[in-house]
Amino acid sequence: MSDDIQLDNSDFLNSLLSGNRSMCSKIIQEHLKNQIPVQYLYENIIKKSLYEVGELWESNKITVATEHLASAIVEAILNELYFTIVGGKKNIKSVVVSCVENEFHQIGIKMVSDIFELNGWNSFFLGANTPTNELIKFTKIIKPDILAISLTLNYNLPILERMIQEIRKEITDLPVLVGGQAFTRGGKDAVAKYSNVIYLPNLNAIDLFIKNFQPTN
Ligand code: B12
Repeated sequence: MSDDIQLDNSDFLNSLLSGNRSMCSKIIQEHLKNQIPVQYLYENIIKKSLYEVGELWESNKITVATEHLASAIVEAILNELYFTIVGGKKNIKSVVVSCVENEFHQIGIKMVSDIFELNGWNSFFLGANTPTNELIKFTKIIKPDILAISLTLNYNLPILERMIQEIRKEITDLPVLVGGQAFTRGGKDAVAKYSNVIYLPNLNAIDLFIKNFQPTN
């Protein structure tokens, strides 16, 4: 996707750090007007900036408050884009997307949700810290074609594993997508042993997966 586009994220990052929501919004809207795909903006402007915010925070160059401000602005911008994203044709497929229990990082999985919507799917976005029993109950009611779960913190990997085991007891053949930053630090083997649990690294891979998806029933 968009291999030839090369956009710099520094204006967006600086606007985030100074809490300038309207400038952040304007930058994204300008790029959209110039036909830059949402997926590209998510990966190369927004995600890149948040990763840099994380590094600045880790090295005490910005405060926790500034980091909270940055993530609040990003969430507002993703919500603003919603109608750009759902405008297209709908199909009848659906996905439930959620973070594991004890996981408050919900921006990545919101992006995942939007990629499904861009492909015409109905996405049920449950967001951060969903209790496993509630996720299972909800999934059994909705009967989605896919369940997608996000994991950012390595120490939540055992929770994800328990979650997969519980899901498999009750919903045997539902494809489960997993992803998130925790997997850049291991954990792929832990999930690979479960049937029909698929790790994907980023939005490009998800988009490809959706476009080739063949339901089993
Ligand atoms: C914003 C933020 C927060 C916010 C989150 C707010 C929100 N509404 O989401 C808050 C303040 C809650 C937070 C809290 C904490 N955070 Co924090 N946070 C971040 C920060 C700066 C940005 C996160 C983000 O949105 N990234 C951008 C998204 C788009 O990227 P992404 O999640 O990786 O998603 C992409 C892929 O991974 C993939 N993907 C994601 N999910 C899924 C799911 C599926 C199914 C698939 C296929 C793909 C996929 O698709 C996305 C697009 O490519 C990161 C820095 C960073 N490197 O990300 C730190 C960071 C993740 N946090 C960190 C830490 C330590 C914490 C705390 C423990 C801090 C503390 N002491 O309290 C708590 C933990 C809270 C908890 N229990 O979850 C560390 C984690 C380090 C580690 N090794 O695990 C990081 C890396 C910062 C750092 N450099 O130290 N945080």
